[in-house]
Amino acid sequence: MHHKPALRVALIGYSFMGKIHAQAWQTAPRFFDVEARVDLVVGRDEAAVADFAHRFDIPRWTTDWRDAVNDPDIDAIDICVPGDLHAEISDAALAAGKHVLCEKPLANSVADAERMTRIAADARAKGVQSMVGFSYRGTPALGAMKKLIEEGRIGTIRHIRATYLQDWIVDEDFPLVWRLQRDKAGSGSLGDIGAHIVDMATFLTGQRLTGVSALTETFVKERPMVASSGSLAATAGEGTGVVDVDDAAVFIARTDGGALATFEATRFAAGRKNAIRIEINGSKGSVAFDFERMNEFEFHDHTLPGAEAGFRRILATEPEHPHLEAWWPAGHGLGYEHTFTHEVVEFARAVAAGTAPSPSYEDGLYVQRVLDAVERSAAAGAGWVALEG
Ligand code: 4PW
Repeated sequence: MHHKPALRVALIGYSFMGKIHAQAWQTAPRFFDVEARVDLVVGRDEAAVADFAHRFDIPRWTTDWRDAVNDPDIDAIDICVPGDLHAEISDAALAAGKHVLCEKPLANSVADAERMTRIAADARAKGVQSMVGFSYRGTPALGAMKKLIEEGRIGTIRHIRATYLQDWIVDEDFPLVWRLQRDKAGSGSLGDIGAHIVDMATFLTGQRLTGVSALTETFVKERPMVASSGSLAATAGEGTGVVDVDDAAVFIARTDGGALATFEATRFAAGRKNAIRIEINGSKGSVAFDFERMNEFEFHDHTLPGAEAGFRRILATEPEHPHLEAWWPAGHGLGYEHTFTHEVVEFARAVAAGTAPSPSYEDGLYVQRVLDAVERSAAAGAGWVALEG
């Protein structure tokens, strides 16, 4: 059988995101029409990165990301490290002619995101592609909702109501992991999880925010230092440090399509683990989704007679639902990791076709501008901050 040459990927980072990306790259060619493999993994701790390479069947590892960027046998760089490293790695990789998949949020500042996006546009003109990892776009139920909205089934959009709720730092003694440090993460819940719902609102409706009014809060201002950490878990060590990011952000917004939108991002919603909830109300109906039930969504068709209308549950596991053609029979369901498989499939397909993958760095820059507007509004006591079109 004839195979297209495989996309040779270097993975930078081997923690939570590195793990799930490695898994996605392995799964993608087994289920989808893409040829790709991770040939090199980069991590600062030699023993840990060697162990990771072994477990994920990755032939080579290194402790310096520059080795990956300068490697002639690497075609693409997958950036899975904290936000403070995105800009430097992405700029160098694109300049070296490597395609780049970069985790979200794109950068830790608008200035960095702008420069990264300019460099990405120059690279694109030379056939070098880039994509930002808003992984939840790969959720089949959200793809199905987007299709209904595009087909006009809910009519003119009036409301977007989005919340992203987690609870892994409710305990005041949970340590000061990098996600709670401004110099590493850029912001707190806002950029880590709020970024997803800002992107999701645009992905689903095609509308962008024209201005925001926001409140942010840091409920726990000091936390123990970290002894060890992995994914979202950690153990406390000696001493304490100051939390200099938001614990929660809530904001209201207008969209360029005339809708009113509300957003809430918090890690203090006790009992909510990864509850990304979005409901959109239009003149002809509504759709609603909760990631904790990611294989389904609700649709209310307001054009039906009142007596028989009402929200109905649609199981988004049919072969005709987005990405489902490759998977299990209807009703058998997908999980968190599949959204990343779909993300790398989109990326690899676009690279193979020589087209620009989506979401683009421009999409990442837009989200970055919203995050920045939220912070400025919150600093001004919820004052209105307009976003340029
Ligand atoms: O989707 C979320 C991410 O953006 C995940 O739940 C964890 O928080 C991992 O990174 C962020």
